[in-house]
Amino acid sequence: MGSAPPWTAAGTRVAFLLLLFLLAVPWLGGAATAQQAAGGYRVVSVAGAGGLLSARLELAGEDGHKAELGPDVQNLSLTARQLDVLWAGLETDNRLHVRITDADHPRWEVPQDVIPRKAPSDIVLDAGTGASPISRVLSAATSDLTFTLHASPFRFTVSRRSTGDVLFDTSQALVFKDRYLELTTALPAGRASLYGLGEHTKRTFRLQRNDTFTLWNADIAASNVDLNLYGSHPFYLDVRSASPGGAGAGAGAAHGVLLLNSNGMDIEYGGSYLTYKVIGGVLDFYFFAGPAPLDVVDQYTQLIGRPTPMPYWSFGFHQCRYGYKNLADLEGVVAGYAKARIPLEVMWTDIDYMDAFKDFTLDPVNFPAGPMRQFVDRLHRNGQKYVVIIDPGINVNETYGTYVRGMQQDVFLKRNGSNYLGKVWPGYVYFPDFLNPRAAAFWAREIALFRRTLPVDGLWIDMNEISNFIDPPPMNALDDPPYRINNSGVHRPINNKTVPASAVLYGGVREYDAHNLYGFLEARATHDALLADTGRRPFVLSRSTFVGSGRYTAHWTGDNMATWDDLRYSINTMLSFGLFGIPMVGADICGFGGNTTEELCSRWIQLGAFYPFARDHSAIGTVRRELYLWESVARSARKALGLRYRLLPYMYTLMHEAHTTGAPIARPLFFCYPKDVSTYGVDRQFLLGRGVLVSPVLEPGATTVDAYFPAGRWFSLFDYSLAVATATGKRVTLLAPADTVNVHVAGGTILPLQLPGLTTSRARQTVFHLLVALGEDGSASGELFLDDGESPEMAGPRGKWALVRFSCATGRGGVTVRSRVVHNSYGPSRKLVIGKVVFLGLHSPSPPREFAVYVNGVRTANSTGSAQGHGYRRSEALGAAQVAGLSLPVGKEFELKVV
Ligand code: MIG
Repeated sequence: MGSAPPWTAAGTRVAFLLLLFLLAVPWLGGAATAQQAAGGYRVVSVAGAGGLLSARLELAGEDGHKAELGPDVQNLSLTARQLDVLWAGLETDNRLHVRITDADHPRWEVPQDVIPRKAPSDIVLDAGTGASPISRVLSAATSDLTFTLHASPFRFTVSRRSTGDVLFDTSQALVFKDRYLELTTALPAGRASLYGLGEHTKRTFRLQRNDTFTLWNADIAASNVDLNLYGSHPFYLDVRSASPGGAGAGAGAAHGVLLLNSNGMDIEYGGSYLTYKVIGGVLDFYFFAGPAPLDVVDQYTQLIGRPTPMPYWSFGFHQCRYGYKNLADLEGVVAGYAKARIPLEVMWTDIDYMDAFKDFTLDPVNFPAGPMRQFVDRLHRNGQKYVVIIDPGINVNETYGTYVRGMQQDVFLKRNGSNYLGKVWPGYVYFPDFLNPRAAAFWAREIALFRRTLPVDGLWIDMNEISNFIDPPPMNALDDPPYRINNSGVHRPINNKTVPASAVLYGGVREYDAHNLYGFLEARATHDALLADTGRRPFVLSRSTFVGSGRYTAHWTGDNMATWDDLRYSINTMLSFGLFGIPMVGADICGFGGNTTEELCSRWIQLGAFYPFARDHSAIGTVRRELYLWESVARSARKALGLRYRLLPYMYTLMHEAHTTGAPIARPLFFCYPKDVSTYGVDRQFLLGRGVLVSPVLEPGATTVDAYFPAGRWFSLFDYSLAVATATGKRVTLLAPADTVNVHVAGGTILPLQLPGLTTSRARQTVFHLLVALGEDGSASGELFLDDGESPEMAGPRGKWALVRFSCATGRGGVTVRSRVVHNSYGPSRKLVIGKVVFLGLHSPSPPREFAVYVNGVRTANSTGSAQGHGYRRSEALGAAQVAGLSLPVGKEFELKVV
């Protein structure tokens, strides 16, 4: 087995890392041999240094494996890296990077400026290291992930060191051709639950076996289940229901796997295996160790970028429709909301406002510039916002300024040497090539120019898959590669209804490779343009997304239908985008296509009020569905949105958590209860943060809802009653009358609340409340993040912001709530006070003889009255108490004790 390993303990990190390179016993690689199909590769040499292992692979045996898909690449290089420099410049030991590419020819990879990462610095191998088959283990004392390279035939495994669980195991022969890569991992079918691999509309949130997940961005309506849709996210999270040997033991360890690749692909999930079939690029895998689900998204968004902060106002309610006729129509809708006293934060307009569907123009008859400007000014004076749509295609039209400037600056993507001519709403169009810095500058200037006419508050970017109304015929081999991914569910050519794969972008990049990046690039250009023009926090809503899009944009789930199925499936897509680092997500409330019904719309706003992004939208020619149009829907809306607006401080604090740790705003139950395997399949309910559980009605005619409650105490957020207390988790049938959605707070949670208002700015002026829902042990905790809601940075080093943590403990002397000011450069100048503290779940075996409140040690109120106007009311029956009339500055630490 040769000489001592040549690698040295190089690098500065090694000082605190114990790196182990073990020469594996020869039979380590042997176990897999039986499962190996013919073909594949063998390891011919290995080297390593620091946290890096590098190997050279050679085609084993005859070329001809899947010969119809082209010749095999002869030599591959593999690098495995335990540690990686983060895009932000820090280091992590929770990530393993494995990259396999052609050793002799450069190949397309996701550009560094899309996902900034450590450049692959392959170790140059000494050709003389010999061809003896050698297996290697790469592990570091500080990492829970172990990489094992098996030499002949080549195979690698990734294991969790602490449990011995094998997380990834390339059990089948690797195939590596120019336009076809195939890699399979074995999975323990009974123990693995997978989530992610989008964008698709799925019937369940947990991935079902015997399904193929096709990733190729396409303008396919979201109402189509199981088809490739608008975005591509080759990332999954896998939570294991038990450790290898133990029945039930060790449940809840999660890890994540990203294939960082922008090419089209099919991913086949068979329960006991997952196979990637990719039509280009390289095999660039990242493994995220977890083990908590929240750790996985934290580690994942460290690599791909944290979700961009959304402005506070974007957490208000949005109203849109495709088919608003004119300005009077818009005004009528705004007035309709005001009259019905339903919150309306943002009015939207679809392509109807444009002059012949040309971006950055206004229809002079129906949406004339002067009156439109006055309309937007009025919205602004009323604390409301205005957002419009733009599409990427620029109409080819010599009388159109945007087009003329685009031509002068030569910003459009090309095919065969000239601008590629597509067709969308305005007719013939050219598409800006957002890989070209000139195109981003052009876009920014057009946006700035338009905003001088109409100061819109955000932009909605649609059709950016790119959608094309014509089917470009193939021109060269790229347009019809040998492996046909399952585009559109019927293996449509990849050119179907999009820009052809043979088109060429800036720097000679092939559309074939960059297709899935277009929406990402447009979102970035739009975000940067708004930031430059307004100096404020941008709001962008993009239909098409890729890995890392959350750095720039929110997302809506696209064209659903007004059906009960689509109401239900919206939860799956919302939760998936939380995993993808795009937490600001929601579906078209009341359904986009088809005619909604009163009952469906009523139930939909009850759910939609708790989407992170809450927008009512509908298609042209369908019945209108503004929430005030039916009295029952209006009642549901006032109730559900009323609660949402009270929860705004909490939701915005979740935005801060998302921005700093990648935590989704809307979370699957297993994120907070990973040891409870009953949560793994729950997708008719979800959590906001860790403390608020939403259990909507998703069926027609229902007046109850069957809900699962994980272990703990759960209090209704509407009447504060203790709804469920369970030691193990429990199914409960809840009453859900027509105007009611069930929303519960978990014991152990402190929620910061404010009063509702018709706009977020009104709600923000009200006094804070703390809702303290005590856990079984009498404790609770929570936090509150505050800033102006529109500065570009959130919690930045120069920004003004406050973060306050609350904790509550029950002792012999009573119940004490404390605040701790973690950071405060925001509060001092403002009169932000907590006026009321409500306790739920108090239990005193014998009711105290005397009630009293102490603020910072001073007795301020008792059961017979209040020295300073504090009211203290306590209901032993409810186990609830309330201290009102307080004036505790949010930015000052306090201690409040009730006995
Ligand atoms: O070809 O702008 O998904 O929300 O209303 C349809 C019109 C184009 C698709 C979007 C939808 C929007 C519609 N758009």
